[in-house]
Amino acid sequence: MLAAQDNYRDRVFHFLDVIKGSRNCLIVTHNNPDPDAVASAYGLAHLFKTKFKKEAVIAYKGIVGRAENRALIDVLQIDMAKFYKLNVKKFDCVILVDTQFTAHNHPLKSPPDAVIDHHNIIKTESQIPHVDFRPEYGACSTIITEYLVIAGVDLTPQVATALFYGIKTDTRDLSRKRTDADVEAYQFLFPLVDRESLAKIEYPKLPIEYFRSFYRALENTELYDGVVISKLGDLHRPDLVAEIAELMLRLEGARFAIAIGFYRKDLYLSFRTEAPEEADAALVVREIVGDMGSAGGHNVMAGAFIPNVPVEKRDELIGQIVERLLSMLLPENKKLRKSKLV
Ligand SMILES: [Mn+2]
Repeated sequence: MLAAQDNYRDRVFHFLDVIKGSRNCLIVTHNNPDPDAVASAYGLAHLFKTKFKKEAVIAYKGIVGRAENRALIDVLQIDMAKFYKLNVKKFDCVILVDTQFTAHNHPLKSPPDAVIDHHNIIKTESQIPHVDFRPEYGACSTIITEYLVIAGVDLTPQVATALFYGIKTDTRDLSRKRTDADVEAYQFLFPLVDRESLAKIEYPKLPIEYFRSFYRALENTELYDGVVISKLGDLHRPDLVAEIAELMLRLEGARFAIAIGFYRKDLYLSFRTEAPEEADAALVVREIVGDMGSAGGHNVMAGAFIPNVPVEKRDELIGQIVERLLSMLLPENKKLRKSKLV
C-alpha cells in the first residue's frame, strides 16, 4: 500500500524494539507546535496506546496560537500537556518529534530515547538510541503514517485527519518539498479522513485579534524587488510570523517573504521562499542569526528565534537583520528600491 515504506521498514522495527519495554511514554514536539508536529505526536501516542496498551502523554512548550492549529487540537480532542507542568522523570521513554535534540527549539534538557524528524540534519545524534531523520520528506506526519502502517496499527478517523492535515500544511497541499512518500501517505490517508472535522479545522472562526494583527502586518510590510519584509512589532502569539510570511509569499512577484516580530522579550523570524535554488531558507536564517539565537528549517521554509532582546535594542537588531537579509538575497544595486505594500 505504501511502496515508499519499504525503504525504512527496518527503522520502524528498530523503533518498536526501543520503546516496547517502556511503561509510559512522553512525546515532545518543538516549541509552539504546528499541525505537523501535533499530528506526528498524536499518531505516535496512538501507536503507543493501541500497539502496546501503554500510557502516552504529548507535551509542548509555548503556544498554539493560529486558529487552524487550535482547531486541530479542539476538534479532534487531542490531549496536549504543558511541558512545565510535567515531571519528565515519571516517564521511562521520551520521544522528540518534528525537531532534533540539538535544535534547541524544544524543552528537553537531556537526550530522549528516540527522535523522528524531517528537518535538515543539524548533527548526527549518536547518543540517542533511535534516530530517524529523513530531511527529504515534506512532513514528519508522513514518517509517522509509515510507522503506523508498518506496525500494523489501525488508524482512527481522528488520527488519519490529523496526519493528513499535517502533510497538507507542511507541504502546502503537496506543492512544495515533497517526495513520493508524502504523496502516497496523503493518498492513503485521504479516504480515512473525517471530512467534517477537516472542514472545521481548515475554516475556523477567527478572533478579532487576528484581523487587528493582519491590518498591522499590511501596514508594516516593505517590498524590495521580490523580497517582502514584514516588521510586526509586538505579537499576540509567536506563530503569527509564520502565518504572515506564508501569506506574503503569495504576493505577485514575491520570491522571498520574511516576517519578524517580538513575543514577550524574544524575537521570532519566519522565512519563506519559492526560489530555494537562489537562497536556501534554512541556511539563510542560520547565517542571519549566527550565535545570537537558534535557527532551522527546510530549504523553502525556516524560522529563527533570538531570546531576550532588550526593548531599546529592538530597532537596531531588526535593522541589522534586514541589512544582512538584503545583502544575501539581492544584488547590491537593487537594495535601495524599497516601497510599502499599502
Ligand atoms: Mn514538520
